[in-house]
Amino acid sequence: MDGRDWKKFLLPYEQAVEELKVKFKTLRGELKARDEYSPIEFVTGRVKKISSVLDKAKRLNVPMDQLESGIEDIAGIRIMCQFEEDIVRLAESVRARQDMSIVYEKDYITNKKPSGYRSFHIIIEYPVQTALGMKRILAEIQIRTLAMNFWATIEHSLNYKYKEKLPEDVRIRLSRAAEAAYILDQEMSNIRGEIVEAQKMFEDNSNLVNRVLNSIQGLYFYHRVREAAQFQLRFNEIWEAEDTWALTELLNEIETAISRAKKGDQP
Ligand code: 0O2
Ligand code: 0O2
Repeated sequence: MDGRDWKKFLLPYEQAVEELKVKFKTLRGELKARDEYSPIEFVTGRVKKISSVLDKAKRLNVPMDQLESGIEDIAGIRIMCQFEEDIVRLAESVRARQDMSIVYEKDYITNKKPSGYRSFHIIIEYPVQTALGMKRILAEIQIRTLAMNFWATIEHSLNYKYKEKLPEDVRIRLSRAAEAAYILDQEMSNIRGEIVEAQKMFEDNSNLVNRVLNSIQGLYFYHRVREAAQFQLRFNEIWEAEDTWALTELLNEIETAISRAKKGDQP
């Protein structure tokens, strides 16, 4: 083995992992502070152990003097999302960033690995400001749902235990578990869709109520007191009955009454 100073070799990677973790955790915090939806659930990161770097170099036939370009995940961060849709959104926001550039992407969600592994990987080039000046390093961002992460974490530890020679029955069961994780993600996305729809309906309804009440106020402005009071009574009944269709009709009637009032026509 060469006499390289591994501690110094890993320094820029350690710095990159720390910075990238802070950046994506901050993104989550900022979105929350703005009352916006965050596609990020949590962020982890690690620098590959020297033994794992060497194992991988051997497996991929990377010469020792080309580790920096040949091993792309010496620095790795992992971003967990609740829903598959969040992964797409997050990948877009990574592409738009100016503090890192994308080398290439690996979509193991559309094309899952034979093991059942699913995740979206982005290999980036990231500039680290070191004491010796700027150094560009490669880093891997893995983006996955909580279900994908659950599966991959357990599969990774089993593979570690069995040194990649998993007994056939375990391999089959892991493959079934991957399918279950996939179905879980689909179910959660469907539920999410329904929640978003329900929220939208609630918002539409509350906008409608606002418009009706403001229009009734408008009638008072034109001194149509009796008409306004009648509309108010009808609104109270419809609101009790939670009848959105009738509320829309009522709004149309009030708006017609307002335009008549504007022209000075009698009710
Ligand atoms: P590998 O990749 O085989 O060399 P710590 O307590 O933080 O000092 P520890 O116990 O390694 O260290 O915890 P950590 O950082 O949570 O990492 C544990 C395992 O989680 C690692 O296995 C990785 O497989 C995985 N991991 C966590 N975050 C990431 C990430 O962002 N990217 C990748 N690729 N893996 C991650 P090993 O065997 O330690 O690491
Ligand atoms: P660790 O310990 O997590 O760092 P290859 O496809 O093997 O030629 P490479 O570079 O391994 O090339 O790329 P790939 O396949 O995109 O894998 C990069 C990382 O994705 C792996 O790093 C794992 O973290 C994760 N990964 C890929 N396939 C699987 C899988 O089947 N199961 C699990 N649990 N994780 C996977 P490392 O270095 O293999 O491991």
